[in-house]
Amino acid sequence: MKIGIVLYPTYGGSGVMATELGKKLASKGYEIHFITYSQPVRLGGLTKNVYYHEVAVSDYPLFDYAPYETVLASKMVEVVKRENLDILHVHYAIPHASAAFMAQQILVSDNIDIPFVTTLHGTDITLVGRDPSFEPVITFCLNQSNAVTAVSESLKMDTYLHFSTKREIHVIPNFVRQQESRFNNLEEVRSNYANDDEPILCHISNFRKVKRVGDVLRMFALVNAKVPSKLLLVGDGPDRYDLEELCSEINLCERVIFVGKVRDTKHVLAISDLFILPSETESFGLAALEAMAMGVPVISSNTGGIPEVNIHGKTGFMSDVGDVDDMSKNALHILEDQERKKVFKKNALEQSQKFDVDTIVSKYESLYRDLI
Ligand code: GMT
Repeated sequence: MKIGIVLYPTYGGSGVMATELGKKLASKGYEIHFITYSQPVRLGGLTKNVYYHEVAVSDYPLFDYAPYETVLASKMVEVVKRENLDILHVHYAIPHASAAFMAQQILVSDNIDIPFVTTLHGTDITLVGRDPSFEPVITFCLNQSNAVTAVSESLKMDTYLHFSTKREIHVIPNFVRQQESRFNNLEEVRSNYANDDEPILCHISNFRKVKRVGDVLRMFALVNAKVPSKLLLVGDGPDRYDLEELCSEINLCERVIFVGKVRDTKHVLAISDLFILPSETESFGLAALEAMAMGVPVISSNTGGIPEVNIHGKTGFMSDVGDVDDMSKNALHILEDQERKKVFKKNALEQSQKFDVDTIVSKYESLYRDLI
């Protein structure tokens, strides 16, 4: 089967998922064609059965806004024809689903009939997509896609709530590759960041408002006051400068390390004791699942799809959005008892196995087969 995958190539969860899906399918012998505007961050080096087609939008003085969607649709048409693709799978509705619909219609005029799958990831429905300026196009594309998938039950419900569509939405959750290998010189790496008796808390995101990274700092201040700890903030984004300011306002500069963008986060997770995800909304929380797959318990908010991933009192704890007191109490509850921490770590790892790459990817494979 030859599959075209359209995605955002950046550090966001939707791009990571789409890239990992393509890599896994390629390893199973499918021919994968990534179509996007730059090399996906998780793609890595040369991979058998993987091809990359760049969408290059030229700058013309007439355009205040470059017509990416149009160029993407043309690229899809070109790649489908040249590579004889069997199916297109677009990740994130805006503008990938409408570009796919346009490509599909153009191909019909060439007597080529190709189905497309739209996978909803979250903000395309819960934040950006809800903006009335997008609504009619998203609703239309949801109805026109040959199949629609969502990464959690919660996102499926949000879609029905915000868009007037009755079409079937298949829930195919995000997945994670279990880590077989242990890492060398972990203790040495850890000692670069914290003393042996200092727990390491970690947060990974794109530092956007929706992630509430300020809450990570505020809950960390409460934890650190009781148990001296370190906080690793991984990623970058619009809130970075405000966070640096907040850090110095609450006198935490010595204890908080801004790590920056990291391509492969498992090394950071391997030295972390807790993962913190206090988001305002989160359709799934891939970063939390990746932490759990490294045996790191999760302190999170209880919003959106997070309860489908983080099990309260077992793999970590959940609190209401903004309740940093409760988050810090929960963090201390785990950190202050080594035996308890071990149980949470084990539970987190076990829970992550429910989202194993093989199980989940086979769901996409059968969906593709049904459509073709
Ligand atoms: O979290 C983000 O802001 C990035 C965003 C994306 O589209 O890349 O993530 C969304 O998709 C991820 C992969 O399916 C989910 O794990 C995230 O929960 C979801 N983000 C939100 O809903 C805020």
